[in-house]
Amino acid sequence: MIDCHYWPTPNGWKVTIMLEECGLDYNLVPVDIGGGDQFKPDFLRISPNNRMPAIVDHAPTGGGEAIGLFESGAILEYLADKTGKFLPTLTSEQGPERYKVLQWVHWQMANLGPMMGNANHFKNYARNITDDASQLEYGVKRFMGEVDRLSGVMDAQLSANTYLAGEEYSIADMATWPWAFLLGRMIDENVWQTFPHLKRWVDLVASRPAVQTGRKAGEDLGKKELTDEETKARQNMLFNQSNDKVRAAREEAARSA
Ligand SMILES: N[C@@H](CCC(=O)N[C@@H](CS)C(=O)NCC(=O)O)C(=O)O
Repeated sequence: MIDCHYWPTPNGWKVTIMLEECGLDYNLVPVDIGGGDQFKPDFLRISPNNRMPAIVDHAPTGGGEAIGLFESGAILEYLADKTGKFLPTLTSEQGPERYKVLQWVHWQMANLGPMMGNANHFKNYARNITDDASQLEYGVKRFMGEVDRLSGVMDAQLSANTYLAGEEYSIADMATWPWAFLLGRMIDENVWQTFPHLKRWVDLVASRPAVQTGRKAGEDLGKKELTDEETKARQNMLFNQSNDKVRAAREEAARSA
């Protein structure tokens, strides 16, 4: 059994989609990131970066003790190696293809995820934190520009390939789709006219039953009605983190290890 420490967000969906695709048994462990669960000692011991998703595999391949992992890209790679699915093995005839998949997984982790996350922050949340219009304007321009550029990178790749890393569906698609399908919502629905190959792929991946089930996992978790005060407190906690603020939680996690 695999514990999936999770909240319904794009980075969380990557993992539930992969678990569904592989038909693995899993148990959702909610990490309410607006309520501060990511700072709890038990969670920090698995995910020292105080971010979800994370997993604990109680029955790792080859036996031995349970293994805990954080970072969605590493989790996808681990589950692919565990099941032999969605990532060519090094020893297979398609060995070198493995790196074509991994380069797109790393591309997503280092580019699309952080840039879309920051664009979303400046478009939708930063105005609750600062009144300085020039800061907001610069943040939106910088990160929306990157999102536009990265959409073009995907569109070009998908104009020549069925899936991101070639002709096979892989963990690169599972890492990227949960962010990419939100582009219409983030920019506007006309974006698909600019990037038609990206739209073809978004629809193709969305048609997979495991993607639909993984995307819906724990969907009620984030639906609680909040007062304005509660929303403010959650945003203040999420968007004002520093070493000083998380050090105490980290030390507590180390003490109780
Ligand atoms: N690179 C990480 C990013 C994870 C991440 O940013 N998770 C967010 C939710 S999508 C989170 O846990 N935020 C909690 C916080 O900001 O304290 C991954 O892909 O696993």
